[in-house]
Amino acid sequence: MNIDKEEFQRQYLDKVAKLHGKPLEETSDGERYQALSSLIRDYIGQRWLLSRRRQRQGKQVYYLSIEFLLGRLTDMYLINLGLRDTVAAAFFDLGVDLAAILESEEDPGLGNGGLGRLAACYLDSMAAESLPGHGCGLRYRYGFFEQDFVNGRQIEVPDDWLKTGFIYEFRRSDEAVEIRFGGTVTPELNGKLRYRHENYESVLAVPYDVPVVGHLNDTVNTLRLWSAEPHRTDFVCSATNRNDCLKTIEYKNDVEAITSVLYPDDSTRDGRVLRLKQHYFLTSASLQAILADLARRDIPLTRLSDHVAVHINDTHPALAVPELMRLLIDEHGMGWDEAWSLTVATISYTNHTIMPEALETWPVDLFQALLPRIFVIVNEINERFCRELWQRYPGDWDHIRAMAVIADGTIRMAHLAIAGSHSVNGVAQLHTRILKERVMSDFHQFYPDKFNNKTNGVTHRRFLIKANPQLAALLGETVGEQWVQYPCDLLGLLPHAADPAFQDKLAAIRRWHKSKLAAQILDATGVRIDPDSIFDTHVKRIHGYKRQTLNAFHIMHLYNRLKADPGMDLTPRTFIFGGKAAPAYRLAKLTIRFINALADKINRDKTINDKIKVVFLENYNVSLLEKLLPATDVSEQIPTASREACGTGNMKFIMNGSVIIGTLDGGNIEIRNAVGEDNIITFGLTADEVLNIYERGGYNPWDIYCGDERVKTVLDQLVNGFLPGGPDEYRPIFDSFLHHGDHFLVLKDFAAYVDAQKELERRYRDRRHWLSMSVRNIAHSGKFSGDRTFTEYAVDIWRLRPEAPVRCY
Ligand code: DL6
Repeated sequence: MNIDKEEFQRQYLDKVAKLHGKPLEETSDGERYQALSSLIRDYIGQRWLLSRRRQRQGKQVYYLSIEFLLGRLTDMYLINLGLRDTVAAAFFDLGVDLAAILESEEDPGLGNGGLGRLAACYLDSMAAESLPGHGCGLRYRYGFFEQDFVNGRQIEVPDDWLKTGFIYEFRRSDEAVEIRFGGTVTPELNGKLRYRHENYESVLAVPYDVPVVGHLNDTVNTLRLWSAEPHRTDFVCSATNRNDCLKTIEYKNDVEAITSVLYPDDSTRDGRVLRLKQHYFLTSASLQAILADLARRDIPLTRLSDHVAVHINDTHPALAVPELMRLLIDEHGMGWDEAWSLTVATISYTNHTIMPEALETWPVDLFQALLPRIFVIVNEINERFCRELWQRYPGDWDHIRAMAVIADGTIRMAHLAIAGSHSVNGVAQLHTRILKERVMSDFHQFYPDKFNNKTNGVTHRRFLIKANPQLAALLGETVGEQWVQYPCDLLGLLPHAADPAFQDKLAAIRRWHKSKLAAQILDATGVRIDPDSIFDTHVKRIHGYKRQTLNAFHIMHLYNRLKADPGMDLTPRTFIFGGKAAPAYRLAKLTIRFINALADKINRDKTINDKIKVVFLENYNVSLLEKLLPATDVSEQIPTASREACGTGNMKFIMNGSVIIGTLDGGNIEIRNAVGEDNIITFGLTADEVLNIYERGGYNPWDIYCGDERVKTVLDQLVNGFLPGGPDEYRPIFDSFLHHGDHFLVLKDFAAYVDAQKELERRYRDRRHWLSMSVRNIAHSGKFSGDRTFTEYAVDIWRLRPEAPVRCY
């Protein structure tokens, strides 16, 4: 966007006056933020309108996802509009601290982890590539909870992110649609499998659109977030009948609950019903809007798949399959076979996990009561699918039952998604191989052409240009500015990997960020950390398979060594943790308490001369990650091999020059192949070794406890009063390893991890060597840009033609 500094200042001061009625000097950071964001909203509005007009004819992609973990938007809008430098200079002249203003923005937490952040990355990439790709999600009244620590324990606080309004959303009441729950269905006798649906509860889905601005181009796509609202209720409450009024209030509360929170607690039946309601609400509203748009564009429904691609992000939106069938058959009079071929040709599905507990199923009774018409369709899909299976495997009931969509009283959403889409992809080569060979091998044999791999990628605009502008500038000076559009141009850094002058510039940038982070950590936690120590960061959701405990056990072991030998030659290290535990996941919450207790013990111990420090940062979110990325030397990516489908944190860290210590899992393997095994430190069991152990029913952890003194000491320290909190506090962790089988093979990998950590330290001591590793990681990170991944989705799955496809070696 073309606007000079003086003009921007004039417009900004004008906005401040109009919004707040006082001079700039008297405004708070919050008020300054409001004026800035309001001005940006004005800039975007006009571009959005033009972009929508231009896009009318082309094929549209709709990415349906229960999560969109957006992160703050203002700075990204400025970067993508090409205004960041102008605005920074304008504020500098006005004596205003832009960074402080940007900190006033809420961080919309409409997701909890990798899947949701990936969805947000792809929105950014689609707009950057000028392709008409839009997100469809839910406008949760409360985002993923905020995490506070009280005595080291996680406390969940509601994330009231809408309390002062969300400036970048545009409510579109005129495009609201009706969603129907419950009721009865009766067949219409016309031989077309159409049904009449009556006595249902009707809910309004109201869209709120958020603009997604392309990087330095004219494209503005849309993220549409649906909010559940009751139909008008005031007239019922004004009647004299008190019961009607109470019922109305109950109805209003029930409806608003649908988009109240992300992932309602599913330990009760009511909670499960609410989740299923969310899934249907998202898919039905989105598909109704998609078909309405098709009609507005005068495109006949029979051409649906030529003009629309619907992508389902994991199985939460898998109801798109039967819902599209319902709309085509019941609302548009299409016959089953035509509707089915259009549905399959339109829908594609990404699987993000092989963890059995995340492969969704629904009890038939619950499903049928809430979605009676959809159940009839799923049943019909199942019957037809089983007939096809019978043709292929006559008489093999076990095989058919294993693949059926409905079996043993449950509906299997992954099976529905596979049967009802033309493409099924995993998110890393290993993950896709495991899907094909193990978890979904029956389906792969049956539909070999549907399965494909799309290794994840992340947006370098947020995680490098926004998070680390100094490094981005250095990269531009070194390889040319076009790396931003073609991130694989970063390979041009390779000749500089061993160049001391380049390395020193990189090191100076990292040191600056480390100092800044150290000051922020002191402020937030009271813990003083040494910016010259190794910053070793482990941030992600807290989960058994992500193995924060393995990291913590190594820290305990290091501490034990230091206590035994205080003069030990050890490069000072700061271990930084961050991550939220699901509220109902007790062991994960206890892991947080454990690491906080360990941090407390180590940080208070004066006898170890500050050689190690441990901090667990509260409320890990996208904004915090952006602060950690440029300051991190070592990135911990240590899941049990085979369990992490891909991981995306690994990619965000290498873009910033961190070196990974990691297992041979998911994306780590492809990162190792790209950067070379000398530039990453890998260790531990391979995925096949892990899967073989699982197939044998596990292993005996007592063998390791009894055979490795280091392991025994560390585990005993969990239950012998070594840690603040008492000997029984951490017993469930101890038990999970020794009495419940060490399911995630932490003890099995412990020795290899300790060796890898030694190797890491050895390499870090050779500063030049370490910096050359760091440069090589940045150089190869272009391959892990979301633009490359998205180009693959666009071409291979959605059959779109990007203008400037990003392909890497
Ligand atoms: O594909 C994005 C991301 C992967 O990088 C992670 O490895 C994987 O754990 C995550 N999966 C989920 C699954 N949630 N559900 N269902 O978040 O996806």
